[in-house]
Amino acid sequence: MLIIGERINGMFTDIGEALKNKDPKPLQHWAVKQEEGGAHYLDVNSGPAIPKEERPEAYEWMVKTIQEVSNLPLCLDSTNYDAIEAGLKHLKRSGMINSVPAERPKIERVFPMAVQYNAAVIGLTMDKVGIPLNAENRIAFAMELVAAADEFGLHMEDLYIDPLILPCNVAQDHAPEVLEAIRMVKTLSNPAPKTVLGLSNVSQKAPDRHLINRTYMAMAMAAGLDAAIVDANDDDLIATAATAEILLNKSIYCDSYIKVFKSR
Ligand code: THG
Repeated sequence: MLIIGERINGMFTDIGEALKNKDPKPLQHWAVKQEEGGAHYLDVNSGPAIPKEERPEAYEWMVKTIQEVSNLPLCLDSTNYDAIEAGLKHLKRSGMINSVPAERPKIERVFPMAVQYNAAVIGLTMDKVGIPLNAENRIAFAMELVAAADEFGLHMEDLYIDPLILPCNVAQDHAPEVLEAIRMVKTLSNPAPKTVLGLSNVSQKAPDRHLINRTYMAMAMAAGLDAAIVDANDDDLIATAATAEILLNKSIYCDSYIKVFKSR
């Protein structure tokens, strides 16, 4: 499973401050630290720290700053597509656009840009109205995103469907629906799109966050999850991902399988 490190996000105070002061150190610290923890990609999100009109410049700066210390590919996380495009222009390796909902004007902006920059796309199973409860309604949005990939010429392996997990303390009924949606995505096309979750959402404002995160991740992996935006420095979580891959027969067992998982 692809581990996308969540920590370079302006919602964390150290990153928010660093963005305001153009201080490269916290971003570079977390880029290196997440790679050591087991991240294969780094999510890059300015959060609310930067006003909208300054975001394109901020994303260019973030991308350049991170790439000074890390060769990991980047997952550009913003609802501002001018900011994403500013970041894409400076990527050394093909990255990921995070994200696009199933809304036509946004699809028409994002998919051609993804093809142009050879980037993968995270498609959200939601529209203007919001996130549906049922797996079936989530899948209806996933189908629109699959059709868009076909229409604009994005390889299906470069489309990641995110069925959007919500905090289990306030939206518990969504958790099993998201697992079912992950299973159903694999039936939408051949080859099928991939699936991704912003895992830490599931435990927001709950005690025992780590336990909730890793339990849900193992369940989602059994349902077919391909990638997750996670706390890559949660060692138990990374070990759980490595172990789930072994038990799903997705990687070959050796006694040092956790080390192997982290280093690839
Ligand atoms: N899907 C996609 N992208 C996403 C999400 C998603 N990007 C953002 C988010 N969700 C995933 N990343 C995070 C990052 C941090 C937290 C949750 C998800 C988190 N932060 C602490 C909190 O809110 O309690 C912040 C703590 C602090 O401020 O120090 O939990 O679903 N495609």
